[in-house]
Amino acid sequence: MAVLPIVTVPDPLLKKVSEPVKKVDDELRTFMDDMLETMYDAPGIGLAAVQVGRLLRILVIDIAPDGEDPNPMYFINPEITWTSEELNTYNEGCLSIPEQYADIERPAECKVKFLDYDGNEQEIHADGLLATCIQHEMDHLNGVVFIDYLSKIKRSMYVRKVKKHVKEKAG
Ligand code: GNR
Ligand code: NI
Repeated sequence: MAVLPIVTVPDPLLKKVSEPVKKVDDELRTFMDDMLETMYDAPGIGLAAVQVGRLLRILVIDIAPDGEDPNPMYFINPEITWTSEELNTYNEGCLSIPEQYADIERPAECKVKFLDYDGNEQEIHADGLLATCIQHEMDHLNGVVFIDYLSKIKRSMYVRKVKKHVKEKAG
């Protein structure tokens, strides 16, 4: 297992569309384990493969509260098959936009079809934080980050703050 470096804005990689996974094999499972370790180390509740530099349609999520048993979820080639009319607003963060937050409105519930860790097809109905997190991660697979929903001026302010944060952390 390994903690991988996380790509931050304005890295152009984060704007790219990720490619479907062709085969769920041991190499892929090792990579997904590394994604999970990277996410726990950060710490975060979700991570898309592009955030650690690979343009593959893979997400890992664990929304278990602190102090409770971990509940890792792996999503390969996820597709949202349904979203609710009802919307929900969460104060979202992103490991690629460290220490910056914004209220983002999204469908409150969704259904997602995907391949699991063993390559078997699954479909789940998500609500609450899980629904928000799945949609946030799906955006990453399509080259979108939450600041893309903000005005141009706010977006540039967030990018400037991230650059400063990254610079200070390196220095
Ligand atoms: O750790 C994360 N927290 C979070 C909080 C609200 C909505 C979405 C998220 S996902 C984020 C981790 C991340 O950047 N995933 O891509
Ligand atoms: Ni994110």
